[in-house]
Amino acid sequence: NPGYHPESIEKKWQDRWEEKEVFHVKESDDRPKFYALIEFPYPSGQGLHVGHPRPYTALDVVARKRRMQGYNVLFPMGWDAFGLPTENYAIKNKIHPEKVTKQNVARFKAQLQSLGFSFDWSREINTTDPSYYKWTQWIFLKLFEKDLAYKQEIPINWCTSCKIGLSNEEVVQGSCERCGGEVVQKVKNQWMLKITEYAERLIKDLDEVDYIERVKTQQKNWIGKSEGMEIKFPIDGTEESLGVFTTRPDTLFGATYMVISPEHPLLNKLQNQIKNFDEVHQYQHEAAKKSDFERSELIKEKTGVELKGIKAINPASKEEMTVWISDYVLMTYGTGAIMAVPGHDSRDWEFARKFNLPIKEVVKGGDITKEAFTDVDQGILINSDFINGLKPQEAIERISDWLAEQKLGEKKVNYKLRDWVFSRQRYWGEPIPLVYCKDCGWVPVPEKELPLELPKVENYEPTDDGESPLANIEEWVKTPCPSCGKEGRRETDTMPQWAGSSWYYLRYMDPNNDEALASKERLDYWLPVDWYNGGMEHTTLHLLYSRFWHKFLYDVNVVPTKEPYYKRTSHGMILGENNEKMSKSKGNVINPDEIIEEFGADTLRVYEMFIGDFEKSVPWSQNGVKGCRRFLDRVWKVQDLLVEGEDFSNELEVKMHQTIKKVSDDYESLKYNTGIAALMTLINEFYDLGRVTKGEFKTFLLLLNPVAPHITEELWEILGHREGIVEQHWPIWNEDKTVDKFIEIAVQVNGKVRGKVKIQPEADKESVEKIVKEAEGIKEYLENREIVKEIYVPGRIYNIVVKG
Ligand code: ANZ
Ligand code: ZN
Repeated sequence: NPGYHPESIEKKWQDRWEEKEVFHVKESDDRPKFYALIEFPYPSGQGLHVGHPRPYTALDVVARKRRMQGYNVLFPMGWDAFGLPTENYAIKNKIHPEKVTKQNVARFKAQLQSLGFSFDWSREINTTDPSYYKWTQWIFLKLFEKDLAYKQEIPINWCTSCKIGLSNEEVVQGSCERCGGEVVQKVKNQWMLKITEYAERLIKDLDEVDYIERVKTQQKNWIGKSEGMEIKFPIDGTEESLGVFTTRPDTLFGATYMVISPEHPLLNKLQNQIKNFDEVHQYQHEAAKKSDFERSELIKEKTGVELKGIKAINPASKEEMTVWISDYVLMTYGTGAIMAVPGHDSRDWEFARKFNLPIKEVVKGGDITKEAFTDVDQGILINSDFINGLKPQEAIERISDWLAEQKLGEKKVNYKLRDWVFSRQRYWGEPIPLVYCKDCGWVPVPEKELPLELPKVENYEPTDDGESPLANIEEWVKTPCPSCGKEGRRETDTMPQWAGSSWYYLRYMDPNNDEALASKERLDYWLPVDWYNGGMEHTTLHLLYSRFWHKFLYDVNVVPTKEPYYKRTSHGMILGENNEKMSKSKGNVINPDEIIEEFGADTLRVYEMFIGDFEKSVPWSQNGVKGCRRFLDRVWKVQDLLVEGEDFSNELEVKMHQTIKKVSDDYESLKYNTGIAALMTLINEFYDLGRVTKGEFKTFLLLLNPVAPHITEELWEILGHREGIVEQHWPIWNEDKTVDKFIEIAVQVNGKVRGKVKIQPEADKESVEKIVKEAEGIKEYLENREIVKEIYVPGRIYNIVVKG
């Protein structure tokens, strides 16, 4: 036995699998299908991070196990390769982004292959291939055709350093998600996608899928459905009225003033009535500099200006109310105006305190001199005329009916979700296939001209006014209008990075189809994805976007299912040894190549599965890696303990069945760590016993194979098999044999329980007596004493009476 040398084993098996195409999958098959998916990586210049193999190995384990269980498994891989880091690198180093992408993909692919994942590489895709983005553009045109894409002047989040517009999802705590740069508001003409039209279905259909609970909750919160009323407040002495959205119409009698957002259109209409318009105008100007995020921060000091000369009337109490502008009211939510109820809303309370406005109690239950009483499930209405004495929830019903009868208000549902900003003023993205014509407006590029390929440019930097570099290529921009033939101009914005990943799981089903994004047969066969694992950070981005596109494709009869993914799980991050995020600047980045070189890919795989609870973030530990390597060394040396025999030995039979059961369950329920722990325990038992039958070892190898595929293939071959272990069947357990055949009975000495012993239920008195008298913890009580009497109650208790 020459010892375990992964470096001489791993490449051999990777090549053999690829030669034999064991992971290439075909549709026509009578086995059940299983589609396992992991989020395809962005091939960055840094290469693979040790965080990548964690989810990849996990689903590789599932895919390999399911294959052995007789499923027809699709487990594909590809590249999400458009995007800023590549473009920025290209700008800095003056290399074409296409070339950079090629280099990065080659490196990533080699790294992934060295880890032995069972991907079907024949289905590899790349979002930057024109043959791929042809279909991204095609889907966009369908959205455009159905009025779900529109161009709008909107204040957008503008990253001052990347010089691009960002979606709300890309702004993290007021800064750019990518570069950390300052984000300000800037008005730009942008393409938008109406994801808001799907808000309700994106919530409701979560009932039909098996996502882990925190993913469902985050999506629901992000979509932010809110049910309330829109109520009209007349403006005194004018024909105008001010509509507000409120979730607490029960507090209407407690509304003591009103606040409108600085961008509210009413301000211009009332210009002549507002006595301090200059001051108001100045405030508008200041507010425009802030992002929605800054404006809605709770802790910040409230600011605002009263609109002098303007009064609104409370439609319930008929009282006069002052009207203010303040930036804590956002134009992008509800109607952009609120009725302020300082007694029962915290922000209103603070504002009222600051500007000395009346605070009126209408729900009894708290102390509103100290803070707003906001609980809607407690308290009793007071000072509120016909709703006095009701609980808030009852009062909401009653006053809503009243407002509707009086035609002063109507029920309204609002969503926090915003439409998706779909433009980027950058080069390295899918060109938006539209032409602007003075006479015809926006006209789609005809389908037969797709893909509309990215033209070659000299310079990838956005222009100084923030236009895409494509805007500089006059001969590309100028093009005849596809509809009337007169001179038109191409859209020069490109799509955001989230475009290509919104439908990529469909392309794997049929990656070379040039007539459709995938054939109907293949879509019918593979959909939905059975198990999709990905990062929590994508819950409100990619996962939501792709569900939206899928639902749209369902509506236009392209896909047969309402939802793309049946099951969604998520992994935790791998942190540095000291529990911080791995980063270049902290110098704590672990390079997977080095781990593979020193310990082997199987060790890395075992380690990443053993490292801890799959769903939690965990720190890296070099000692942990070494421990996993020692485990594999021990697996290798089991060869020295082998004895003939395909059956399980008596001593190990129960343990074998228990382990098969545990490992089979754990691999399916994200408990890879405890599954591996069970295999480690079994190895210890092998060594304790000092001999292992071939049958036992083979079963062990089959169970370990999904996690450590190379070493198990090699040992399988050494055992004399000609067919690979990947072609074997997953072991099955016998439930009856998983139960321990022993029972425990208590042992009493002079009437006191002194311990317990394990016996076989049918054992006779003599054999039980032997076990009892040798048992640790009982022996001591018998030493140097005379046994007077012994009584055995079969299967229950063993009594001993001693003297002395
Ligand atoms: C009166 C009121 C009384 C409110 C009260 C709350 C408590 P959600 O649940 O998030 O939908 N609001 C409405 N539009 C707003 C805007 N454009 N900017 C800032 N705040 C706005 O919250 C709805 C509540 O947020 C609304 O109900 C309104 O304040 C405020 F005791 O109206 B409420
Ligand atoms: Zn035209």
